Amino acid sequence: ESAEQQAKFDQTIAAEISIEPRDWMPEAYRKTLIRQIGQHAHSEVVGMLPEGNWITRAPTLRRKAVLLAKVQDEAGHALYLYSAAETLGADRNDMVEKLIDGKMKYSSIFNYPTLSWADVAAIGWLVDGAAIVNQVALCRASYGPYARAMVRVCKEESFHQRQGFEAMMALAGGTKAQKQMAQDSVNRFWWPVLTMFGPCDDDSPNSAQSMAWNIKRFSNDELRQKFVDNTVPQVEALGLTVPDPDLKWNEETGHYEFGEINWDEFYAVVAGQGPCNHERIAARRKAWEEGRWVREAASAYAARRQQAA
Ligand code: FAQ
Repeated sequence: ESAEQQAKFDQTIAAEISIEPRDWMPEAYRKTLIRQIGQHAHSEVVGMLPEGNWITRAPTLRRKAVLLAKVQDEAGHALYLYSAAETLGADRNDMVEKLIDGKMKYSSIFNYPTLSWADVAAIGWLVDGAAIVNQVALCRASYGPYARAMVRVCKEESFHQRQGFEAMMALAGGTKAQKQMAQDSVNRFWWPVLTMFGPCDDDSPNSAQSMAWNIKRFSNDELRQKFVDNTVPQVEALGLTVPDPDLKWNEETGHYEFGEINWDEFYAVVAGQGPCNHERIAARRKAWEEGRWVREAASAYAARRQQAA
């Protein structure tokens, strides 16, 4: 029976029909999806912190309203993603506890600090820009609930990316000090953003299987290249520069060539040694502990209503 189920699953994948929660799936497929979707959800939650740091200090009322909306969207994205993971049998409390115990990952990018207002602009423009390149591909991921969540997430992230670029444009076209602040932010965020796509293809242990299962549609390096090709002209349009002396346009391939990424730094940040890892996890732990009474009250209320019904 199991061989039959496996054959049906393989045919469904090959036919580009989505796998749904009711369908049989190999345990390893379920496990890798919980891993990836769970990390993705955690990234959205932890990703609220660097920008949240600037909500009280946004330079104008308009910027503050936009930033509040963006950060709220990220909370919403986390909810879609945790729900998608739940359709695979994952337990949300368990996932959150694994995050605060350092047993589940979240994107390395959110372990870098937001030192200036320009960093908020850079996150919208570059971090959301990178997230879109990755997530547009995931709209065609073979697991239905994940792919459908990505469609809505991408729409919202397009707005995030535009607002970031527009905020960056204001700074780049502003006073000398503002332009310098914008450049400083690009200098600090450029390389960490390139690592959002994951390790090089040769060092990516999950890629081959995830590609075979149509979870990933493009490799880490392919998406990274796409992001660089999209973004370098935007940096230039702003009158800013990319902090990479090896960056050059290759006429023949139609792609930008870029310098070597500092993989030692990437692995150190993923292992917990980035500038803000400790602070980020501490913030999530505090929120989890302080929210305990709300979760308990909501559960008690739900149980009472069920009893009454
Ligand atoms: N940081 O074998 P691979 C956002 C881990 S966007 C930390 O290549 P895979 C929006 C990887 O998990 C950011 N860890 O893995 C937003 C694996 O570890 P494991 C979130 C990383 O899964 C914007 C190991 O390295 N987006 O939040 C990173 O095939 C602004 C080996 O790597 C997503 O999560 C990294 N950068 O490919 C929010 C997208 N890269 O699990 C707020 C969905 C790799 O074996 C503000 N995820 N690792 O222990 C994916 O597309 C994939 O999981 C990849 C990695 C491409 C990230």
